[in-house]
Amino acid sequence: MSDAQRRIMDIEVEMARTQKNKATMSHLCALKARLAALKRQVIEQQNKKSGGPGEGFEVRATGDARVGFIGFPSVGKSTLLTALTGVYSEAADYEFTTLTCVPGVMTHDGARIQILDLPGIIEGAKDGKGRGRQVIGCARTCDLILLVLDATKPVTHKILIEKELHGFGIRLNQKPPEIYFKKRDRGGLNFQALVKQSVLNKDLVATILREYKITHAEIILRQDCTEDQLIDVIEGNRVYIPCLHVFNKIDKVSRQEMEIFASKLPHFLPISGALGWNIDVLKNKIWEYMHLTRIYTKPKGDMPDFTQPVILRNYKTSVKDFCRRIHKRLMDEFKHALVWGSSAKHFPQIVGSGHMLEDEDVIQVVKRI
Ligand SMILES: Nc1nc2c(ncn2[C@@H]2O[C@H](COP(=O)(O)OP(=O)(O)OP(=O)(O)O)[C@@H](O)[C@H]2O)c(=O)[nH]1
Ligand SMILES: [Mg+2]
Repeated sequence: MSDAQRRIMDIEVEMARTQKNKATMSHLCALKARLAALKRQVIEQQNKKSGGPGEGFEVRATGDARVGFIGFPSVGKSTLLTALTGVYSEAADYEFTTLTCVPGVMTHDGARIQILDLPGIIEGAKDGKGRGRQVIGCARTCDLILLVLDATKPVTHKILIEKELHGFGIRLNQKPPEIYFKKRDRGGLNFQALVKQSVLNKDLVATILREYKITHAEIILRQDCTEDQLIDVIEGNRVYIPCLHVFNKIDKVSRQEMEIFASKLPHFLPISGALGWNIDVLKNKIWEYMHLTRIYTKPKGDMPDFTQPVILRNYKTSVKDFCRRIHKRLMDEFKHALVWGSSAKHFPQIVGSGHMLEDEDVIQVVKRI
């Protein structure tokens, strides 16, 4: 165990025995910041040792978006890949059947979604156990994570996996915090809270920054933030990914047991990959959770092409984003666009590049001649 790992353990023990209240808040914030910095240090050390960050597997990104399966061994990930995409990935009742990343493609509403079956991970994966670091590295590149759980196993498995992903900077079902943070050379701490804060104030922010040896900075909180969110922003390198908890093998548990899970978990979907139960519902959920926007193009004087939408990954996407997706140079020639659909006030609406498009809009770009 390295020195940093020992210090992490000490801090975790100290945090566990410190009660959270107003008087201890400053101390806890300092500990949390120290912990985050040490964890980053450990990951960097491991990267150095293994000769690189171990970013995932060599799988070419294809399609419009990417979904990755994360779960303990033998929960049924490979069986599920076959159920969703028809691609064969070996499934067997021993652990670690899958040793590399197996890609498949699911087509839905005109979009091609790449689905990655990944090896199982175990506790301690982020610290280098099994192929965990590679698996989690790959998960960081996904637009949606399916946390696959075995309905016959304790629900604590979910917490363990989430902890692993969290330790690698993956934030599930969270939005990036609305915090502006900029280091400065001088001028001290310029702190502004645009919304009433339930936890943070200037002193606590200064305490956290002190752990990073930062005395000059500008911080604007645009939402009610926690100390963890602020630390995430200072650390950087966080990814915010939607996640669905898929409970597999429900053919093996009773309805009552299922209902207990359902009442406790918000992003929960029961399925049976082997028997094909709820697979269609899962496909719809995958689509819904990825917040993809379909835009149909309309050539001048022609009907829109409804068979091949252009898929944009962001829920809120502008005409400019659309043009960039089509061609690097399209924006240079852009004059205006004609838009039909729910984002338009009348049909067609003549819009500039800043106009925000909505799912299933139709667009015709008019170029400068
Ligand atoms: N009863 C039941 N068994 C299932 C279901 N899905 C998968 N299994 C079985 O569970 C075992 C493990 O399935 P896999 O698909 O290999 O699991 P995996 O998560 O890919 O496992 P690793 O690759 O080892 O991580 C196999 O024997 C499957 O037949 C299901 O929905 N119901
Ligand atoms: Mg497998």
